[in-house]
Amino acid sequence: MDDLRDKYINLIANAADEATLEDLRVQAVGKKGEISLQMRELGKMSAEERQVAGPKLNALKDEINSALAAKKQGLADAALDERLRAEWMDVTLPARHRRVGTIHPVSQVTEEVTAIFADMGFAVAEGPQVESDWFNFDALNIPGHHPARAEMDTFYTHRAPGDDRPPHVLRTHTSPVQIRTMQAQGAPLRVIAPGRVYRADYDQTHTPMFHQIEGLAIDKDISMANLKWVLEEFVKAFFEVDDVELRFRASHFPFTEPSAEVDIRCSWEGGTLKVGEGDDWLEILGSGMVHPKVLEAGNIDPNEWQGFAFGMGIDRIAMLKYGIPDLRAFFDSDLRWLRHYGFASLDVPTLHGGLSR
Ligand code: 2U9
Repeated sequence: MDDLRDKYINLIANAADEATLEDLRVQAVGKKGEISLQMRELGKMSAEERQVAGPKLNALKDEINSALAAKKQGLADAALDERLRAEWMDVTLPARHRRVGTIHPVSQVTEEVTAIFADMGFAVAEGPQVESDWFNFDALNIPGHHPARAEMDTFYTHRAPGDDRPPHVLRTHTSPVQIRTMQAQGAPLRVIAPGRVYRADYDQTHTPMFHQIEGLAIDKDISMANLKWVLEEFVKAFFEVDDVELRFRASHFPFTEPSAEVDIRCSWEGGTLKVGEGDDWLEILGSGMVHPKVLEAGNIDPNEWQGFAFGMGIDRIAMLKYGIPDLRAFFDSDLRWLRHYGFASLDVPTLHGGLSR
């Protein structure tokens, strides 16, 4: 019995797989297995012999069954460990770049600008592209007779014959979004409004649809100093440079007072733009302190609150940052252009990951 025990315990310990283990089970404790045959011999024994051999055989059968079960579990654990080792993958690795189309520079730059202002506490606000003339003009201190209405080359919608109400317009700027946000949320407030705007104009630097991003911050004791810091931080992050110099030129917009156009120091050596050095100045945005009448239109008390606002063309800053020469090509849907200037679809711009990589 001891030989039998040693033989099977050894064979079980050395079994390489479940099939071998199953063969051993049949050989040892199966119906015609060695131990089963021994058990049949019990009948031929005397009562005394049987009393000794019976329990021993049963114990041996139990021991072999346990050894089989333990080995089976061990093999299963080892197989699982091997699978876990072999099938391991790093889900934090960047995705393989498959050509499933590209991200348009306008989308890329919108994401970049949004990431930068989000870091400074600005939320994104959106609104309709077809606006009432009140939200697009009156609320922004541009009354009916104001030359800015004519200057903006506005697209108007039709009214039914006999309907004397003023027609809706395709928004000429994203500013109505901030008016709506002021009315909905009140002060204090920090938002940016990116989106499509429309003006009837078409040449090398103008398309009838283009993209703007405007910002608005309203709080107590906000001044041009806060505006200057926010814009400096923005320009540094956006152009990915450590130092910039901004130049504020007095200007005029109906919705801000005082108003300033903002230039950045740059050079154009060899035809490529370098920001923060050189003797040239590049105009990139308009800004100012929100006009009291505009705060009132947003139901915010100008005696209690102030704010700064700014606006820039997304398409224009995309052309500058990525050296894209012709604005009109932005909206031609030319696949060769899109492949050349487009961005990898899974590289979402973040400040920690590097905006444009
Ligand atoms: C509210 C109050 C004030 C947004 C502003 C500009 C100056 C500006 C132009 C830049 C180039 C338009 O894209 S562009 O053609 N924008 O110069 N925008 S201040 O002022 C606001 C907006 C909303 C409630």
